[in-house]
Amino acid sequence: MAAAQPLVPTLMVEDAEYVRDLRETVDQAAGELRAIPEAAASVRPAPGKWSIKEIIGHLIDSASHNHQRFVRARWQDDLVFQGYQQDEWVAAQQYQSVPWDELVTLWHTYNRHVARVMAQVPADIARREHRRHNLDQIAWQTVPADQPATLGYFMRDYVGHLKHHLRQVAERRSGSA
Ligand code: NI
Repeated sequence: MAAAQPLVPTLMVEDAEYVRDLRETVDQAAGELRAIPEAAASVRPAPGKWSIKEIIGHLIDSASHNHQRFVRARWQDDLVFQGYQQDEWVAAQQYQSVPWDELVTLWHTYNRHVARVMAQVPADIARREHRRHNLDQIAWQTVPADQPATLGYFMRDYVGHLKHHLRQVAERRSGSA
């Protein structure tokens, strides 16, 4: 007798709401960001505060780190990932001197890729609970070290962090921050 075919193919998170949310958010925001004049995008509101260029630069750093984490996760049996010093990374790369349009294109295209990476994560990997993780240190909305965490949670958290910084840009533009 032939082996039974699995009734359900491997589920992907393709249809997860955070994948759609990421695509829609960056597609919509890219046009709005491009409409910001280069000079306005370069203004630092106070010493030590990021300009809009630097906020988007920080989101590029977030994309590059999390791109790697979301791919690596399938070969790890924990969710322990390397962190990075956010301010130092922004300063080291001189995002202030990058042409604004180039920065927006990189941010938009990179996030469309992160959405593809997320969509390819098998659902069982996304849902697996891990007791060993460092989301108490590297997540935006942290998970206490003594509570289990999932990659699915961490991917949703990535989108939440991105939207948080886009709100910050919008507030800056409306003059309320
Ligand atoms: Ni941030």
